[in-house]
Amino acid sequence: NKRLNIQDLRDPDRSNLTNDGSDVIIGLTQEQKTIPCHYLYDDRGSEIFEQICELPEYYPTRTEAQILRDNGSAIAQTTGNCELIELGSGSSTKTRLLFDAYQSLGHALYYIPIDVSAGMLELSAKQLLNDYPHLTINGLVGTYEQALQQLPPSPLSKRMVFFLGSSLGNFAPKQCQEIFQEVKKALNPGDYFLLGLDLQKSKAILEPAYNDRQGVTAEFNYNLLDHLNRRFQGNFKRQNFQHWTFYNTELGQIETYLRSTQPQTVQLKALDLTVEFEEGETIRTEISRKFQRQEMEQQLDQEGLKPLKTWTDAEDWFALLLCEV
Ligand code: AVI
Repeated sequence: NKRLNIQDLRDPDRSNLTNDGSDVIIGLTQEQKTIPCHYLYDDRGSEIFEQICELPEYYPTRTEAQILRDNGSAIAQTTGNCELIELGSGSSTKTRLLFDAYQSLGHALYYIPIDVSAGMLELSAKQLLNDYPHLTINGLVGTYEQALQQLPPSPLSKRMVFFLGSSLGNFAPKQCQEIFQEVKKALNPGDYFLLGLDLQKSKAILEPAYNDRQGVTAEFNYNLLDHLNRRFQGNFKRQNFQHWTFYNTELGQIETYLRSTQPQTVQLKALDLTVEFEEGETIRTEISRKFQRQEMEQQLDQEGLKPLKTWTDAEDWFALLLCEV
């Protein structure tokens, strides 16, 4: 199929962080144990995340989708025809709203989805090609960093990198700065960056979004242990851990943990790693930062990604920022 090309940037023979697990060793040997968030998104994790997006408590997906529906054509008109590059494309469901807008400009579509889940990327790419006859896809399987450093040459004179769903919030401030720098480096003057951000709001809305009644988010969290077991020959027992999440008002972030219900020893054979847990000890598995619009606009500006326009929903729950390099 000439319209589909998928390149796997994860190279098992080279010691890159995606595959060799050195980032897991670092995380699990720290005082506060932690695991890099991309391990939540194996093929199974990506499927569970899709279910999260449909939950009544999880407002970000549908709020952002509405902003895209309302303003997609304004975005497309501002940028004009450009190659579309998506960080963390997942199911590419919201991407369709952008495709619809760009398609109305009357040009062929060029799309580079970037994701760590090869299965999810391939499945969504095939569905998109079915539904958009004038679409060409060049998928990259890998982390944002890997992919941004290895973008294929563009068939168009302009590009737009987009990062939706407030996935930026899953990274600490310093990592966010690094992502902005990678994005900037991958783009040329006159190119665009579109960023979706979940905004600060009350605990009463935030906490249920990460602790839903059906337990789908808890399952997403437990799957991380299954993934580590599969990937690194581990023996985590999910029944020995509890899903625990809360909004840290001071830091403006949701923090999610797996809490050990008992003293236990876990081994990850492939990493030659033994980890001891005390009763009640936690692994921090995710942060989800909630942003302030002006603060973020300033930061982007400092990184050479100049904010052109920001769109929000009626309740100011979520923002979509369009920046120009
Ligand atoms: C992908 N990311 C923006 C989601 C979030 O809201 O932080 C991941 C998620 N974790 C639990 N629910 C959703």
